Amino acid sequence: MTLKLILGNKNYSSWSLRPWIAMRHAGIPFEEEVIPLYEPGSRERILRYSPAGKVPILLDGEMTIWESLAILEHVAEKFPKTQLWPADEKIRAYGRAISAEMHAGFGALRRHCPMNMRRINKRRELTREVADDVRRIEMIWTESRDLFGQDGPFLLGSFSIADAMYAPVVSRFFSYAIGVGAAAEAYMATMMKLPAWQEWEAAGRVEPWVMQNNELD
Ligand SMILES: N[C@@H](CCC(=O)N[C@@H](CS)C(=O)NCC(=O)O)C(=O)O
Repeated sequence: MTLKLILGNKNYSSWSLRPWIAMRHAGIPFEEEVIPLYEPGSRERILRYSPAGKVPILLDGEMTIWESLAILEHVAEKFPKTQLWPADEKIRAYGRAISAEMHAGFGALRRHCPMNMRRINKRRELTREVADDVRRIEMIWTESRDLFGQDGPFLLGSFSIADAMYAPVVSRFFSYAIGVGAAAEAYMATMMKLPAWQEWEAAGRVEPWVMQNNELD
């Protein structure tokens, strides 16, 4: 049964990047449909798939799964060999905690620095609330790398759902030239070098749509 991911614009849709990068990196086959957001008819197109009215959405046979973290959990369970969650219970619990923290939080950063992959390393003044979000995320990345760095270059050692959840933040830190320490910087470089990252970014670069609200000075 073919999986199908319904996504927003690759340049701007931070939530869509999460399941896409995990599935592509893990080699899970899927079809995709990009719905350009906030264009005439976009909302109706999304609502045809899910009454929640948001992307991403995963179609798996008769199942419709919405919410990026729920989609990631579903594919991790469906494809256990991909080890999108690590086998070790303690590492998995830590990964779930930092992923849930990301899913539920960091609103100040998300609002002030919306994802815009075409924006390359251009500084934006941060408010105190945004700087607090940045410091907490950097603390999470540094601690993860300290705890699990011996097992690989990702947050939990090997690539996991936690990396997918933080991928849009990597993009934001890079786009808005947000300074971080050496460990966080090395982690960002690891993520941005991934073939899946490169593929997504290249596709976003050639999209014709412009979302003015995400184009900030
Ligand atoms: N919590 C949701 C958030 C999804 C979300 O806000 N998606 C945005 C795009 S990144 C969207 O669909 N916006 C279109 C709209 O609100 O009409 C998730 O994790 O999937």
